[in-house]
Amino acid sequence: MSKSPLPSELTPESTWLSRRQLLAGIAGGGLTLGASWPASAADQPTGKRLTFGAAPRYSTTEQANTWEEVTTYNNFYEFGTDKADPARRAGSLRVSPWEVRIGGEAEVTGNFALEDVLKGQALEERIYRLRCVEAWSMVIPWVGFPLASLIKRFKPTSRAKYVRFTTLADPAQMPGLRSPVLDWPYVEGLRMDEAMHPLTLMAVGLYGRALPNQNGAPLRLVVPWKYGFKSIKSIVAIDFTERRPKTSWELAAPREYGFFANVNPDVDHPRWSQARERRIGAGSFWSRQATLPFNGYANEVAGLYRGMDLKRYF
Ligand SMILES: Nc1nc2c(c(=O)[nH]1)N[C@H]1C(S)=C(S)[C@@H](COP(=O)(O)O)O[C@H]1N2
Ligand SMILES: [Mo]
Repeated sequence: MSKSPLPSELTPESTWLSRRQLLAGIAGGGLTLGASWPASAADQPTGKRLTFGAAPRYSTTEQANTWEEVTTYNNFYEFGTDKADPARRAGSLRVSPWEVRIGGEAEVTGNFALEDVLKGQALEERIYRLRCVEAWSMVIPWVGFPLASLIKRFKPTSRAKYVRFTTLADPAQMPGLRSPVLDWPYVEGLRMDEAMHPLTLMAVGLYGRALPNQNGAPLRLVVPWKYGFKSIKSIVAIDFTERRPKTSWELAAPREYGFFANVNPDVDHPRWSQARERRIGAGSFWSRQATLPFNGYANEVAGLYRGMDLKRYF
């Protein structure tokens, strides 16, 4: 495969050739995309192009899901609970101007324009597996920067043991807030060592473009070794806390969703097994692959939990 029609020249494109492009290339005996297998309009990346480097050390070499899959099969309950709702309805989210409030146990706190929060952060591409607690998964080429480098800038004090993240909760922009399915705003949290881990990413884009609203524009967390619900979208506040924050899913169903939420094939959800997962877009609807401890990132992160009973701290 010599040349890809997509996407930007800034990117090591071979790393995330979508499955459809790959198949089209094979089917046509070369990359005669369009002729042999026209991608749907929805499969063309759109939005502002970003400038970034690659982070091959942190990226999986698995085939990435297509742009269409990544941007039309979403969980973002602020726009409804159906997987198709966010793509259909998140157009009402206004992502500019955007402010992030930094608070709690830190030397530097206050309201910061998004541009200010991003200033000086070098963007890189990280191709991560995302494993949803609902036992499906995707591979997504994110663009972002380590959360650690954001945190350092606000100088958390020695009392800061956890980081709490809060999503925007504006009923005028988010029709899903009318449903009491969760306690709004959506809140998530990490222990400080999890937040500082080099794999933990603040994402501002995917497929080389600014994040689509449905994927959590303009700023969302990505924690690849945890179930997808930890990767909170459209963040408006980051607070450093001494106590472990209560998260939205913990509050909604404490027996089902723990604070740690590390991907663990050995600890079932009370209502279904976590041993296997369906990779969106791959194989038949019924095909399943084994779920890996820590979603395949055990070498990097298992040490954070040494000595902890992961059945108890799920
Ligand atoms: N604010 C907010 N963040 C959220 C959610 C949500 O409903 N609201 N859903 C979570 C869940 S369950 C998953 S699996 C991922 C999905 O991210 P994606 O749609 O970009 O693939 O977002 C997470 N972040
Ligand atoms: Mo999820």
